[in-house]
Amino acid sequence: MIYVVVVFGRTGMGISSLVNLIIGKTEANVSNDCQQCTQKVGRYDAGIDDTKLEVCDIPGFDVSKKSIDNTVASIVQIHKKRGIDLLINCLQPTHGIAPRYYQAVASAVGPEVPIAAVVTHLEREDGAMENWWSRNGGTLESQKELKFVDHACVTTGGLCATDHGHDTDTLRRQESERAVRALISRHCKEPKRPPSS
Ligand SMILES: Nc1nc2c(ncn2[C@@H]2O[C@H](COP(=O)(O)OP(=O)(O)OP(=O)(O)O)[C@@H](O)[C@H]2O)c(=O)[nH]1
Ligand SMILES: [Mg+2]
Repeated sequence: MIYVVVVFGRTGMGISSLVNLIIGKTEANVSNDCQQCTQKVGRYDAGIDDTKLEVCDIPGFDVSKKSIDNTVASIVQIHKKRGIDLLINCLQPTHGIAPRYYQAVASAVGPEVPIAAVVTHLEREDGAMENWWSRNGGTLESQKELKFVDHACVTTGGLCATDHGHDTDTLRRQESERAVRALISRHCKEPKRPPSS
């Protein structure tokens, strides 16, 4: 039994980086360029303890109707063929939160598929990365009408910085890997979701 996890979001927000964090390898292409890097759906096998996963890297949404239609169609196709167990909306704390992309996906797959939020780029958060959600999670729900079943606050960023002798970025990245894998484990339990009809 293979659970299907689909990561989506606005282009450039760190979708492919998050996929790599989940699978524990650098297999999805990541780019710093202004052009969209991921052009087609990437599928990666992964495991968390005894749970087998297929993790899908989705081309990011941009503002054009064509991009929205194509991205939603890719997600619907995965759901029809293999049944999506968990959707992860990859968000950036200051400018990656786009309710219309969330709504487009939510209305296409229906309420039976859970959508979780993973907020990236939190390596410079003061104190615990989870503090971001304590300050902002309520606003996402009340003002932006984003209803997530669960969330994780992470960084998928570089490993180079050191802070007073502690490799803070490495620690935060390890913490992020644990948080996002725990999130997936909570939602990928029996029974596996069947392909949608
Ligand atoms: N500092 C920091 N940089 C990040 C983080 N996540 C991603 N990045 C950087 O953001 C840039 C874009 O990351 P990608 O993973 O390619 O983003 P994407 O959403 O897949 O982008 P497209 O495929 O182009 O739509 C890269 O330079 C990443 O290294 C993070 O948590 N912190
Ligand atoms: Mg990408």
